[in-house]
Amino acid sequence: MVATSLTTNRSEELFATAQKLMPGGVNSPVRAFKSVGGQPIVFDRVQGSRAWDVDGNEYIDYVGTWGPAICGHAHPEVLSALHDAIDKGTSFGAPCVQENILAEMVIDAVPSIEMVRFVNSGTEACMGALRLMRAYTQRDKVIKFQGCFHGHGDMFLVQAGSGVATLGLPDSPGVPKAATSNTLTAPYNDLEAVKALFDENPGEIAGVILEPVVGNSGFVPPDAGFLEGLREITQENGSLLVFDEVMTGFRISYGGAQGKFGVTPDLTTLGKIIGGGLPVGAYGGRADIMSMVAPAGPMYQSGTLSGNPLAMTAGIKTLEVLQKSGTYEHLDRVTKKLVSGLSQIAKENGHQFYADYISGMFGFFFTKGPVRNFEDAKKSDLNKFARFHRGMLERGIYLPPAQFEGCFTSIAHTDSEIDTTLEVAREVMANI
Ligand code: KE4
Repeated sequence: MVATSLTTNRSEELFATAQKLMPGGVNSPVRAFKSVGGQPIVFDRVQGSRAWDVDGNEYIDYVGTWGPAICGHAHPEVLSALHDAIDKGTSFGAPCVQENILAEMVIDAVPSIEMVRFVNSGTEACMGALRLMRAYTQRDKVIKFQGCFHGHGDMFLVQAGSGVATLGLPDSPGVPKAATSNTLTAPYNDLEAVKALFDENPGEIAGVILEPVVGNSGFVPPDAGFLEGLREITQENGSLLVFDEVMTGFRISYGGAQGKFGVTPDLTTLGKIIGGGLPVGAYGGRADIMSMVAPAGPMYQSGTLSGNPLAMTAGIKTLEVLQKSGTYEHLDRVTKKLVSGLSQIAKENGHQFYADYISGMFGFFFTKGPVRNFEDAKKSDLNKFARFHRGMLERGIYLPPAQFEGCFTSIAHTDSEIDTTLEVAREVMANI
């Protein structure tokens, strides 16, 4: 194993205390380093592509707070807008002008969205979209894909990706059978399996929800024709197609995965980037469907902090920064350089390795690939992943502490940081 120069005494002290105060010492399981060993690093501050921990160690960060930090952490324009907004108060519980501005920006950008409802997290967004699918179609059954994650709502905790997969958990206790009895699952990228489910459940399926590019089995892009096929099948069966773009929205392209692939779902969920690092989610879609949401219609869904002025402000500024020319070209260029560099280095060192990317989202597996679904992702050598993760961390590169997660670049990641990352990877790959 590679030698360590990383001192993390303060992190360890804080985590020891945290474990007595919070379950597992964290407020979200994926932060816990359970599958890669060692202990979580406690962060002190973040800036651009960098993070600093409480022991003063500096990292090049490829987690980006799990997706929101596409402009780099603590972007000066976002911070300055937030400073101005905070002087007017932190929450209104009443309409604010920022909601209109962000809603217009989202509607202009995302092809499927004609009307939007803001909420406080991706989980909430997916729960709202699910209720709406059912309310609109007056059907109960829903198809999701193995290894896709749509937050921790009861009915989505079936063969879910992300932390559920990382921790190897069965479907969660506390979720009543009744809550998941209408959740049907299929392997990702398998249109025949989806058709079979429609054949077995005629007239009963409200819709299909998926990550149009998967980030929660690791990075798994859709096969050519998969999204188009789902669009056709759902249309033929009077069901709705829902893209969970919590991770991919404004990342795969400014119009999300649907903008890139030219397939327009009926509903879309968003989160992460549209909150610029503050807690936000949203669901939106066709106006006739969205008009069912209360108070316009009968489907109830609410939120004390929904449309919060600070979160809206951070979202608006983040999208404004993303609109500048060259943003997505930069993401594509640096991510491509990183992913092809990693693949080359892995090959030179004789590792079975499969990596892919789109725009500022990427992933890699220690298996020969191709990785088209969660079953393929599970073939990755998880012990080798853990050793690679540790070696990179000890040399100042912060990757998601789990195989079944996507990795992210930002517009703040420079060519020289990619070069540094590759130099470090060369050293680590030689020693695992
Ligand atoms: P949140 O409730 O965590 O805001 O969003 C849930 C969610 C929904 N849909 C997709 C496609 C998502 O990726 C997520 C959340 N992603 C995880 C990372 N895999 C967030 C990190 C965490 O759970 O702490």
